[in-house]
Amino acid sequence: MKIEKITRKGYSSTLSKEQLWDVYKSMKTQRLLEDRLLKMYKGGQLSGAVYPGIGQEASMAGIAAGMADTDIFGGTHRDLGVQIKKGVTLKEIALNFFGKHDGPSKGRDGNSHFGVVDKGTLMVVSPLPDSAPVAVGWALASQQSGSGVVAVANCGEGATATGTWHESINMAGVLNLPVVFTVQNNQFAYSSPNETEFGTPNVADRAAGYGIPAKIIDGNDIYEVIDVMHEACENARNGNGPTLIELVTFRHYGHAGHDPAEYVNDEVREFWMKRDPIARFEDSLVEEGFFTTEQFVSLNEELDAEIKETLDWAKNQKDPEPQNEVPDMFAERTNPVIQNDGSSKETMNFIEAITNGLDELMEDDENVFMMGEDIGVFEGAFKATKGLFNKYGPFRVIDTSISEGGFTGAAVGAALAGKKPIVELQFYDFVYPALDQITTEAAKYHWKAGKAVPMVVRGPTGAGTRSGPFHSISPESLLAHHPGIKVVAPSNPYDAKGLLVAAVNDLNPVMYLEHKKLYRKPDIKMEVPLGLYEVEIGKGKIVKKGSDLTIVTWSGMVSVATEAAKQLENDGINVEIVDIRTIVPLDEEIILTSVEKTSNLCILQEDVPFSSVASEISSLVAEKGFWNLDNPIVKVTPPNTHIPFAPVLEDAFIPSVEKVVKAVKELQ
Ligand SMILES: Cc1ncc(C[n+]2csc(CCOP(=O)(O)OP(=O)(O)O)c2C)c(N)n1
Repeated sequence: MKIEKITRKGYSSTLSKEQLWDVYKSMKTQRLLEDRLLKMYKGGQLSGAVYPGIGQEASMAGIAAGMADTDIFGGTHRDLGVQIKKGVTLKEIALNFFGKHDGPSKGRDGNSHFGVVDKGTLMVVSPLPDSAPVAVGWALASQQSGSGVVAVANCGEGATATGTWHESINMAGVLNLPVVFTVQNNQFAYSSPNETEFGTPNVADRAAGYGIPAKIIDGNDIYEVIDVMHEACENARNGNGPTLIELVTFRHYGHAGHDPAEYVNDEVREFWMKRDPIARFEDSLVEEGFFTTEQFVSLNEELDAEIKETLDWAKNQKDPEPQNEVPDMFAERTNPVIQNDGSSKETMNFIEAITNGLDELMEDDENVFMMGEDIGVFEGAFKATKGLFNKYGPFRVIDTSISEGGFTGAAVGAALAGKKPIVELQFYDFVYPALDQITTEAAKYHWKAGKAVPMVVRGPTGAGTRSGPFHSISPESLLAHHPGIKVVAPSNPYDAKGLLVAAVNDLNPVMYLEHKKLYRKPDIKMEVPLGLYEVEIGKGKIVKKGSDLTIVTWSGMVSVATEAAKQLENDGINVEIVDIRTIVPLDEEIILTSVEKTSNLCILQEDVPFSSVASEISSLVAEKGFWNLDNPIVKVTPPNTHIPFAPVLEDAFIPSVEKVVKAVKELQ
């Protein structure tokens, strides 16, 4: 078979013989490794999955070779070749495939689903292409600090149909970020050909929609890949923004080990085999007189032996230990808790306390920055960022496009790069498009990749403002269900500022819920210390002492509980109110101790009841405080419906003082 020729033209012409050998070696390593993994999988010696990128070696190695060592790569399941060229070792890869304790995922994810952040590769996850917004966020951090780091967001052509990809590329285009988007068009997304995946002739045609340049290149020509990648990276590094590169290539095998790829016809396969990237590279290296066929053969033998030996070694390494699973969910805080003598105070309402907290946090640490819709010049839909754009400018109070998934994912990347991002959701109802990034990326980074993600997602929650089903959510149960994120919901200005400061200083993703009915509620105005201070995350508070019954509640419902307690007092019922303040981690002790004292429990929540925080607290007390109860636990919640608009419906939906009083009286 006659192999199509390739020749060096641009940046690749400057590479030394040794550098070219390195590139060749990494391509060959990928091929031999994946070939062996595939055989092991088919022979039943490897559990899980394999996603061979055999045939795409020039794209993989070329992408990495065009990047600077300090640049960061966010890729997918198919990118082992890039990871190899970025310096990830055979040992690390083998340990991951066997799910071992010392592998990059510590056994928590298998096969090629890992990254080694310290070597410049972001964590690979299954949902496609979820590392793209994270790469964009790293680029944002690079732009802010002037570090010169370029981020590469890579995926297959199939993944470019996702909102995640479009939001990423749009955000990078709008903010002129140092990102290179690479798309390895290997002809098939699983079994689906290009024409069923996108409507334009090429993936690259889409770049016009984002105002960025694009190139379509031969992804099997190592020199062209290196040249174009290098140029795009340098452009990005020099402040000229993103480029989209479509690398046209072909995978020799099926999507995964189990897939025989019968959807590829012989003609297509033959076309591509003539363009095998390794054979083309070898031909050109021989033609230039750099290396001989014998050298390729002996490298082949060496690598094959090393791969076999490494895989045998990895099989017998230490297995992960189940008892580490729970402790590894969260990063341990090491920085000291901020103290404040409270000597200087000001009376503030709830939103003023939040704005004051944001201002002081940004003043104190230049790594703190904010992102969200209309938060800059306009100062936010509720004016929570009042005065901050003027004071800190557009690089720290960033107006984003409507792109919750994009900018929440970008916060993950910025946090990994050393920033402390605070994301504002215009309404917490719009957390849904961001949930993938919150749960797949933010919540799993520490557990799966050992990297802390200190970020805060804050915004208005709750009903009572006639805002209907899409601007009224209480999302605490929805969020609390996902391991790896903390959830806080303050009920007064003091706690609002203190919990915000604690959230920003926490090393983990914290969801910070602001009930919008509290923002300007006059009767909860109070003195708030000036200067930073913290309210400990995970600690509830007794807001009223009592002896007959405990009401456990939080956020907007604390005021309702307080009013109900006053009325019940007239009937001789002495209520204790526990404001849990934090949903995750839950202060179990304060709840159980109070129930032990009062022997009666009412749980009051604004969120709908099924599978909710109220259910969780009820289950906690049933399990650990049952013998202290005199009566069944009562829950006061809305019905299990959506939140309605019409005043008469909304009023009936939200738990009222009357409903609490009635429920408690019925219990006595
Ligand atoms: C959001 C999402 N949907 C579906 C899948 C299942 N899936 C895994 S790989 C794949 C095909 C991906 O094709 P492409 O993006 O072209 O990349 P390739 O596998 O060809 O490298 C699909 C559908 C997924 N991982 N993520």
